[in-house]
Amino acid sequence: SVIVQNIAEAERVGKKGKPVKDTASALPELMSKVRSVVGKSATSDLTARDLYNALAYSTRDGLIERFNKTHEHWAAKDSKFVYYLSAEFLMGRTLTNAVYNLGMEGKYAEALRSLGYDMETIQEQERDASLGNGGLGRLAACFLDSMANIDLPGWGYGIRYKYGMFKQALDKGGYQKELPDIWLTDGNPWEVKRSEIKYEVCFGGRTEKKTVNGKEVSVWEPNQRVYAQAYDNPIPGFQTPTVGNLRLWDALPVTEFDLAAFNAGDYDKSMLEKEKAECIVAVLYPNDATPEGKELRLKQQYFFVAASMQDVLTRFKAKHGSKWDLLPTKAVFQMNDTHPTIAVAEAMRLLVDVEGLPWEQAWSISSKMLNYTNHTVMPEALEKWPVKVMAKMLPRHMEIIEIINEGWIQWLQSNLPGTAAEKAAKVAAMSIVHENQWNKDELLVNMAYLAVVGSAHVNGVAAIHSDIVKNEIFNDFYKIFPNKFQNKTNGVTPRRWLAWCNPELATLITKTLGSDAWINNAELLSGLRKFASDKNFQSQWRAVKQQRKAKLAAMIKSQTGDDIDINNMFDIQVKRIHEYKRQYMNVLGIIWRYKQLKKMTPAERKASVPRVCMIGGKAASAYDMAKRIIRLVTAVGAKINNDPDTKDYLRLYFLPDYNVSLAEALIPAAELSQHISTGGTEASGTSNMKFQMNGCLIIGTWDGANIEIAEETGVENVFVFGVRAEEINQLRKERANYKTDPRFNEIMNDIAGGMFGDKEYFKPLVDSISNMKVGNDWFLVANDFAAYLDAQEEVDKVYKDPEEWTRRSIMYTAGSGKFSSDRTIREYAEDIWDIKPERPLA
Ligand code: TH1
Repeated sequence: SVIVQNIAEAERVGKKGKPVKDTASALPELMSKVRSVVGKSATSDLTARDLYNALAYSTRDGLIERFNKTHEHWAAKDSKFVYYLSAEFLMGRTLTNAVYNLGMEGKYAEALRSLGYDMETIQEQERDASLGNGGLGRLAACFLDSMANIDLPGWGYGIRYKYGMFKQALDKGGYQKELPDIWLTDGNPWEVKRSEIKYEVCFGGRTEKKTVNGKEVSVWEPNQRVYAQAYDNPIPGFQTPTVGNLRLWDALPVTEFDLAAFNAGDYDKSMLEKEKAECIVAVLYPNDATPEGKELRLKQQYFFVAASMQDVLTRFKAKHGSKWDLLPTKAVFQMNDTHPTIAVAEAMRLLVDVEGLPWEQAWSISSKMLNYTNHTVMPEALEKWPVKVMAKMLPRHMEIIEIINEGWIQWLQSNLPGTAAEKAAKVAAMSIVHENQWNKDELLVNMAYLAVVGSAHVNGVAAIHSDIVKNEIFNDFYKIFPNKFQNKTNGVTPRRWLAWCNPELATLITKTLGSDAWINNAELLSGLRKFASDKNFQSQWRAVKQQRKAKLAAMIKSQTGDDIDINNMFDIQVKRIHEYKRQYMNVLGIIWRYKQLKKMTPAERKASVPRVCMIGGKAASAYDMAKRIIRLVTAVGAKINNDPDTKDYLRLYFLPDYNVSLAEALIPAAELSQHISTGGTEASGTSNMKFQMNGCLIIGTWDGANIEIAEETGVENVFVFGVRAEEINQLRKERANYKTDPRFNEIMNDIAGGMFGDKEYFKPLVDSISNMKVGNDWFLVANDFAAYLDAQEEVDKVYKDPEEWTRRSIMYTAGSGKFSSDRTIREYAEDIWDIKPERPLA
């Protein structure tokens, strides 16, 4: 056969182990990996999985070569580094991104074709690396991409979770089922284990006052020790030789195996140490914005922070000995939300206890090199650890936090204006350690306050959010340190989220702009504006969208058996399920549309705008209300998709297991996407930026990054509705007197009356928004419902005019340049990190 002939040819040419440089070498290179890594001989039957492994290991060679060059270069220059500390990195798949970024796509594709496969089939063999919950984790991944892309010396630091974000399935009844994410079982070609790089991380025990060299010191006697073992994950830039790094830590026992216990017949005990260590990194907490106060989570946080900081300090010492004042000129840390903020105390412990620096000098160093990003205003997500828990798990850190807090309170006492009583009130409100407002007997450590006090810079993630950070959640701190607070509007990488996930659109853009320079300089996308009304260009633009809709329709067909008409509007809402994101309101809108269709004559229905609505997202395992929302989506979908009167005009699908790879298929196919959080609740949102880049129109509230997206796209091109952030406090107070729209009441009655079955299960959901009392409907679904339906009517109107719709679609992509994470990272580098790009020689 052709395949066997090609393989024979490959064998004959037989170049081994070299990164692919040209077409001629791609096939033999793959075959050499088939032998050395897959362990098959060339003539045996090769599966797609075998070729995935061969391709991955071949790509890995190229990555490692560049990785080494990059890091030799940065070491020689002694470049200042940023370390992005994050409990989450939602990387998704690596293969396509690496192959495209290295510019190897054509060569590999041709080699695969000659073996009877295409890139897409091979790429689907890879499991997502789902080491994150949602936007926060994916942002960290986009930031690493951009750092490498603009040659910025920097690493990510996190945890190599054995099980990432759970896999979501639906059971027969349409309820969410959670399954473990076993992403590592088939091996991970994208990581390099650094056996020689491991650090001890300690927990528990107690501290003891001792006199050392005439000084009284506190010595920590821990009762658990584990090793943190480094794994490096190379991160390639595009059209640059730079390959950055994500260093993830695995946990190992200090003593692998208790042979004596085993020999004595105590098998459980012989493995105990190993199991206790592995437990630390076993699983990502599946919780977006509502952390459960679990001790293990604090343990995870300290584990990766302690390992990362030791790693950085070890490298610094190897170069600069004990010239510690230089440290902030060589290393800067960005703390991704409160999860890594124990770093404030760990930096002090390492500098004072381990390196022997005086407290003041250590504080001056530490508070120059740490920075904190806040990602949410949800009060339940601002982590507060009970002093009891902290003191038990990290007794020395608790002491250090108390010393920091004492100094902070003293500083406040002597610098705050006002009477003694006013000062006392402020001090109480700003203390890092404070009472639990729900339980006066409990003291808490407020990790956000610790971070604000211990950082050089604090930022929010979109303009409106940074204003809320300054004027509400940290207002007292802002008044004292106005210059500490900044905004850094989020961004997403245009490589993964446009160029690689939507090659059809990318090709059209490149052809139209005359170059692919927009991939690295997204501001150039604005050049599309002048084609927005060009009829010929519009029809090419529409053809691309149709292609992507057809692809998605085929996927839905294979999952559900349903045929979907690609001339219907594709309306998508995908994100974590949360009351503040208001998937509920979307479903209520769909129910209303269904009821209208039912009343219409067949002729009227034919004149309506047919829609296929898709909702996807995971509910945190303990988030009961979110799980009920999922069930409502599946229940409503089951009814309307099977109603012969309406199924040609309206469908609703719940798309299970929303993750990075699914997003890459959905976003290019979307025509309308929904970003409908209550004003002032979504810090930024980042999928809104991905949809915008792919020419998808937005129906959204004046919230998070929607505002800046609307400004860049032209507010008149966006379907904006709903209450504004500055109104919500008042509206919440007036909740009891709010007169709900009759359409809203009707739908509530329908659900409560069992129109979609499961009425007992839906009761708490209905009650949560329909009982008119203060504190109910916290996210103001009732208040926004009428305005939402009006905005949806406007959507239909515009969709009936394909030229206007397409013009807008083009304006979205044209306005998306600002939302490249390259821009975000440049701003961090200039305004916070003080780091300059440094490109290695090719
Ligand atoms: C998200 C925010 O909700 C979202 O608006 C923002 O775009 C994104 O971060 C990136 O900035 C957050 N995710 C989490 C996850 C946890 C805790 C807090 C937040 S905020 C676990």
